[in-house]
Amino acid sequence: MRDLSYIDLNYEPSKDELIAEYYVEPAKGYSLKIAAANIASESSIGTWTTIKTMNDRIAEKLKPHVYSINPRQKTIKIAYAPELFEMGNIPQMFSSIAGNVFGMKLLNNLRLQDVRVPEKSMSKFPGPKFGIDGVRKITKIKKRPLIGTIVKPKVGLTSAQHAKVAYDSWVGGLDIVKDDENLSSLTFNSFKNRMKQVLKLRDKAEKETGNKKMYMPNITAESLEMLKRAKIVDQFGGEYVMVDILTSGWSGLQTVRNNVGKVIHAHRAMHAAITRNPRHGISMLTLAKFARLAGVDQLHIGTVVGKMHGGKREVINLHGEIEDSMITENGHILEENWKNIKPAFAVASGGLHPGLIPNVMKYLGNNIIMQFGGGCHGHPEGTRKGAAAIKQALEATMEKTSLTEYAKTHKELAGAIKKWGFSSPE
Ligand code: CAP
Ligand code: MG
Repeated sequence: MRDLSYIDLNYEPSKDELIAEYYVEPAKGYSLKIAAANIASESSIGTWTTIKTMNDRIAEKLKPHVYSINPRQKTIKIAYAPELFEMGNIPQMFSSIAGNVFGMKLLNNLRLQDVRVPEKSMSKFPGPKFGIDGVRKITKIKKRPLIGTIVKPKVGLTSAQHAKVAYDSWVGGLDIVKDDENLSSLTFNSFKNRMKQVLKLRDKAEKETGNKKMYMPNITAESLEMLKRAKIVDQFGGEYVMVDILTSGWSGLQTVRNNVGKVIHAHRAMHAAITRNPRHGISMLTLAKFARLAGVDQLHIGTVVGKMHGGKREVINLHGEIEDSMITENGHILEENWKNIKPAFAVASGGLHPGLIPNVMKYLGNNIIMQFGGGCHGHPEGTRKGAAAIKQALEATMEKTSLTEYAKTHKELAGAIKKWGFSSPE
């Protein structure tokens, strides 16, 4: 299709239009302009040839405008009329701007870098039910980051063993315990039995420590089954649900947000299949924005210093130069000020250990949740001491004392530093 009428470089987008920014590598023989026109067409009302069923009213009202082409950065920006979308229906919106376009032959690579959803349409999205303030109210933790663990091994423990690890983590000093992304309801650790045992020991840990303790059970499953599992969480007094938002899909997430009144912890398992290639796919920034609109209260965004892919460029850009940064000058993207949409917690997880806490907080600030799996249960003296070492490292960082100094009087932290030092894992 070589209809260049989608291109209008003098066009001024209105604030009510949705803006999509793409990185584009056309295939041999195609210009960036032709590629841009085809992306605009295929993501809206067009197809590979002119059609007799098209009419002026549709073209006038719904035809998007490619209003920016940057050959140096190979990026384009397209303005879409809001009527093209059923605002609030995230699957439909992705089927438009993140659908067929990725498969077109005339493109070698395409990456959806960023999306601006018009403020006027934000009211069509629920956003987080609790957000940062609501979670801080529930947890009674006013300013500092929240610290938690993922029960390890990921799967394999019985419900009783799982509950014991959770209990040790809480009494050791952690605020939060969560299931791993691949733990659901398994023969040796059924969902219902796990809820019963873990939440009973949560109550015990709260009594013994006098502190509020949270458990984030993974309800990821078929959508209606997720609602059933959320009811089981409620039956045993749980306040949280965890959802693998990409593997269960936007529909699954929206079903949970619209029907479950619990704090939603969003795991992004599978994201790297979509976000990792800087030339093809969808940026984590785009996924994070829609996750917040859909209503997650907490979302994994990376650590910069941990084991997962995603260095400064992906997770941080203090000056907003690079396109798909998760951090703006006013904090991380999930706490940016949006009309009617509450800010959400960023979750830093993946290869973290106490020695890395000062760095993570330097990059990501205090409105974060730091999660430690191996960095807790891998402590030389086990889970309870591992939890204590994490709490001590956080205390030291909050009072601006070096970890080395603090470790002189806190042996759990000393043990962690002896094993892992201050460096990032392989
Ligand atoms: C971390 C983790 C998380 C990752 C997810 C894991 O465990 O439980 O799933 O952090 O990555 O299974 O690897 P460790 P991301 O603390 O033992 O590394 O947060 O980047 O989405
Ligand atoms: Mg995990």
